[in-house]
Amino acid sequence: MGNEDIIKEMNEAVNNFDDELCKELAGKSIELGMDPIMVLEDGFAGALREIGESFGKGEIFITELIAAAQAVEAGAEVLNIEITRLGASRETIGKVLIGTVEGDIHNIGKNIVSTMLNAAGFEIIDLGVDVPTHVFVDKVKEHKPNLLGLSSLLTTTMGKQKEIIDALKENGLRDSLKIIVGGAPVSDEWAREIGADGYAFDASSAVKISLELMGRK
Ligand code: B12
Repeated sequence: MGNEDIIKEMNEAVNNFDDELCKELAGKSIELGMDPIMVLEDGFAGALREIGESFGKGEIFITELIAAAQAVEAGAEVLNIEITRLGASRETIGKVLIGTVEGDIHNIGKNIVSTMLNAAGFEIIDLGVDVPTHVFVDKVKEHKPNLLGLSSLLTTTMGKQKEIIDALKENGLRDSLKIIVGGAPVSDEWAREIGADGYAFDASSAVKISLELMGRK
């Protein structure tokens, strides 16, 4: 089976909500020496975004969206191990605290960003999903990260990113770290408006901007 065929099969497996096949194909792509980051993006994330669009247009049900997300998670888990393995020997660049804001339970994109930052040499402290603002503040105090990553996939929860930055300011913590924001509705313009240091459209650019903010490259 050629590399392109595998990607196509992955797209189909996501569309058929086939967790086992997603896992199997992810394993096969690793055996073939394909770039796990490319596979994650083209094989799985792209297919899920398309399904999200159909959901947005009311063409499919939420149950189908959940099933597709689970299939992607199954495949991503296998690829994440390989991405981490490939980046394992790098030096530590800094500590990243990351989480999805309160009211939002989307975590697939955040997990990919975490995995890739980890592979690039960052230590990751992942607070999970639906994280209240005060928890972000407490954890910044506790862990003193170099970088804070805030994920929001919903327009209704984007405002929490601003709330967190404001709360850090009030607690005198804002200048102790760099802040990056991301998620489907988030933009460069929004990042600037709320006083974040950076925005990234996907995990590769999240790594790029994080390295830049740490004074690397
Ligand atoms: C999968 C999915 C779900 C899954 C989530 C499963 C999970 N474990 O995460 C489930 C089914 C649970 C779900 C639920 C809901 N969802 Co939903 N979901 C999606 C979907 C299809 C894909 C998201 C995803 O995983 N994409 C793949 C990953 C790889 O991409 P990503 O998340 O964008 O992440 C990348 C970048 O954004 C960036 N990034 C992400 N985070 C961060 C953080 C930092 C710091 C940085 C730098 C970068 C970064 O890098 C990532 C990697 O490339 C999107 C559609 C879309 N276009 O985003 C809708 C979508 C986000 N969901 C939507 C909605 C409405 C909902 C629900 C309200 C539905 C409902 N009626 O109940 C609930 C909300 C639940 C809640 N309270 O959070 C809407 C949001 C509309 C809006 N503008 O607000 C969308 C856009 C679908 C749509 N078109 O209507 N959803």
